[in-house]
Amino acid sequence: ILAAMLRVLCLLAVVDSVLLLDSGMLFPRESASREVKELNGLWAFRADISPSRNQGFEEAWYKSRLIESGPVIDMPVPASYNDITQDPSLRTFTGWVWYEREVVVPTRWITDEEIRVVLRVGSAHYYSVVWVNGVKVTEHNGGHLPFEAEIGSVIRKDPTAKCRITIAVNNTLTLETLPPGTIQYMNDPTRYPKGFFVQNIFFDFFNYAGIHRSVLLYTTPKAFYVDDITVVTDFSDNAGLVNYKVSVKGSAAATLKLTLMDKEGHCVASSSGSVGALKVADVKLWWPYLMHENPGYLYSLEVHLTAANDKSTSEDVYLLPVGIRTVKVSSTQFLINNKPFYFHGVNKHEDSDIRGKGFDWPLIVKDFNLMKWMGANSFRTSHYPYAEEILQMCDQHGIVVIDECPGVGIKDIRSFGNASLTHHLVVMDELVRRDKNHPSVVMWSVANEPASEMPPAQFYFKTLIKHTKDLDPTRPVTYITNSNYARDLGAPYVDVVCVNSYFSWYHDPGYLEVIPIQLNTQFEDWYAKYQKPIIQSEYGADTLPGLHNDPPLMFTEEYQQAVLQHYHNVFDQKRKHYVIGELIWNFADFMTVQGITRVVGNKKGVFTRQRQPKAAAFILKERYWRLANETGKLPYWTKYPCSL
Ligand code: BDP
Repeated sequence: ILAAMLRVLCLLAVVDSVLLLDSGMLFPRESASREVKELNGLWAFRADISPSRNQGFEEAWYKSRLIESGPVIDMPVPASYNDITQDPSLRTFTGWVWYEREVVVPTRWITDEEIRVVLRVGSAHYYSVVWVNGVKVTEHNGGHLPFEAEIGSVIRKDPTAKCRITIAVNNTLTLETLPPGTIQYMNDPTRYPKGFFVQNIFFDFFNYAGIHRSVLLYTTPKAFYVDDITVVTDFSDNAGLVNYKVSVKGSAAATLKLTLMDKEGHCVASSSGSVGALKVADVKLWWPYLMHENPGYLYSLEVHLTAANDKSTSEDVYLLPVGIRTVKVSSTQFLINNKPFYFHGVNKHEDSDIRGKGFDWPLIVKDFNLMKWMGANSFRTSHYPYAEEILQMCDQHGIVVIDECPGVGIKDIRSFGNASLTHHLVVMDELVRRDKNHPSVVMWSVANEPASEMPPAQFYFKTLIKHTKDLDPTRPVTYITNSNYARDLGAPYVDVVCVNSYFSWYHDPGYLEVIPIQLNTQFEDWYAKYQKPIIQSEYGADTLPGLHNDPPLMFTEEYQQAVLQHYHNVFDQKRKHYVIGELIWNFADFMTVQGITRVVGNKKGVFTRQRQPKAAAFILKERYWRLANETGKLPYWTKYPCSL
């Protein structure tokens, strides 16, 4: 009984502590009332190489210009710092690094006390502390998600001074971070240099670090502003419905007006009040790429706040793109707008030469062109949330997204404890808060291949999945498991079973003939146990481009092709029943930690890291266009073979 009571108390503590996010995280957009100033470019940078990694805090490097406390180098933002220099110790550095940049703030932003000035970091890995002119303004635990701080009062203290922004970032992973890791000291002086330690990780991608996404300043009015918007959409027959909730902050009383506009800018519905519904006649639904001739249709919701006093009228305006669509799951199907949707897509990474995980428009646009070229209608944000700009592209192009949080490598039993769970819940809060309005996001994934056989996994995933559903009752929730796990304690709580398997690769390497039987067994077992639709969320084989052998041998282009074809034969049987999707591992080769199973990274890409196709890319292209065409819904001009 005591144990049960303790558990309830723990759960209450956990639930209490996660309701703490008290503000929205709207993507910063310019409007009649809002300005945005990007701070991307070169920042001053120094890694704290002191044995304790704590010198920067002891000497308070944030108090004056970074160059005054030691040497600095140029560091581009956004980018991972690891591959920028020729210094091998910076490539694998663990600990605090310091970034600094001086910014000229428009005088008006300082003199006009009615302007609210916000500093926002798109993401930094992993723990960040931020100072403005030596004053700490915020700190944030976790990579891949944005954080911000209001800095108006700090910059107004000395209006003549430049605005000096200092950001210290620590990439250390512990059992209680997401993803988890451990620090291991090697204390044997006969084998290791003094102070030698390693960062152990339990995931298969390079632990890139630094400021990975844009840093910017933006403004809103101060007396009142649109803090958050939530839209949930529905339709029946020809009528669309946009249920909305607007949260307004500030002290002044303001009037709220909402206008929904179509692509041509015509008003199709309007409303007032902070909670309500907009009805759209002759609705144009948001459809996935290749499911409709006009995919990714977006309306624009203008949220307009005005307040007038004796002297003047002021306003705040925010424009949110809105796609009207529904998502449902049955025991055998995934339905978008009540029509069966089959995921034929990819798993990706935010990863490229030199930039590491740094945001890069040319790379993003190239990747979208490649996905569309190969007929991919979806991807999973393996193994962490991607940049918001990527999700905006998905909204526009109709690319469907399984949105994953950084719960990758939860393998150690100590990572199922209360502190870990509490943090994981907060990360889900932050993720749902950021991504809830994207029509492209159709499912949340709370983790990848956790040790879900361990007894504490049951309570952990039950709590985590329930919490995610409470946050967003409109989307299914899953986590990604591995077919190796005979007993999966979290699977009863997911809406869709997502399974990774690497038959004839990690098991029975080289024996392609085992794939049909083992894959068939995998599907039959999982469906019999849970009666839920299944996505093959990963499968693939490492392949060195240009390496050939026939009959196929592991690591050759022929072997990758053969693995894919064997898997596809089984998918074609099972997709008639309950298999609702296939996502190749991986879209492109990506960097990993050094090790005896990785030859400068993971080579399971169907494209190289430089985005050139291996032979397997053409197999997928052929297949994905055929799958898209099977519905017979494609207009003649998109039919394969195409000249895209
Ligand atoms: C899967 C993991 C993925 C790895 C992949 C592989 O989910 O992160 O990169 O294996 O080994 O189990 O290639």
